[in-house]
Amino acid sequence: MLSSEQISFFAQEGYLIVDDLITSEEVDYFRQVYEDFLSGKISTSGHRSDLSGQTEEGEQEKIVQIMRPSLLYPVLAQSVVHQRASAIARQLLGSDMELDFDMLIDKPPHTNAPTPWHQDEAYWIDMEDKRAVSCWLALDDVVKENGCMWFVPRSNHQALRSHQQTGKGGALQCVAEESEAVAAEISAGSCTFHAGRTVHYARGNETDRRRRALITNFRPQAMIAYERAQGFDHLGDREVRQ
Ligand SMILES: O=C(O)CCC(=O)C(=O)O
Repeated sequence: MLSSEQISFFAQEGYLIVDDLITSEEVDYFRQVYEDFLSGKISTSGHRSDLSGQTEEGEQEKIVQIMRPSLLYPVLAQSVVHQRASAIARQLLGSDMELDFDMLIDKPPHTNAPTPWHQDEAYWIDMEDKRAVSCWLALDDVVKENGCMWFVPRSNHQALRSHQQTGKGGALQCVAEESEAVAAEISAGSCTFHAGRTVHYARGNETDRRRRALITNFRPQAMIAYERAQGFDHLGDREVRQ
């Protein structure tokens, strides 16, 4: 559970590092499940794409994104990551926070494809209640060179920036600089939390090491119902929606 200092830090800065969300034995379990997704042992049809927007259908992705893995492998929805991240999301933003979607983002060695600067809100339909938080769990030790997360402190209090799509249906991008941001270098099993408005990015993986992340996103139960009523389920094409 978080301290009041951690809760205040997140409210002010728009991000938070939480060490050791899971143990190294638990990391091993999630790495195994991850490989089952990547190898196709668990079918990912319609859920898998290249976030970099740089490759053709059938080519090896530079950034593998698998959306909503817990729909494809339902036990994940009850996993220790989902449970612990959800408890923290409630501490940060209120007791009505529920899992909206999860995703896997894998940057294979030497793919050198950055995740562009963006605010997650740009991907989503406009909602009356904008409370939202993502937990980005590292399944490998992450440093700048293999693609740790970077956050622009206090950008959660700023306006939504203008976003453009990159590549062929790839990630959305806004303008920001590393010089205004902080890098969150963390160990496998640790995680970061960021708000839906927080500007963030990750460099490409320039190393021969892995960079696997499991992300869970939470928002008010009433807003999830609103999204689904509009037909918005975080599957399908990436596009600028705001
Ligand atoms: O894993 C990455 O490279 C980017 C993740 C991200 O942008 C997010 O979780 O909102």
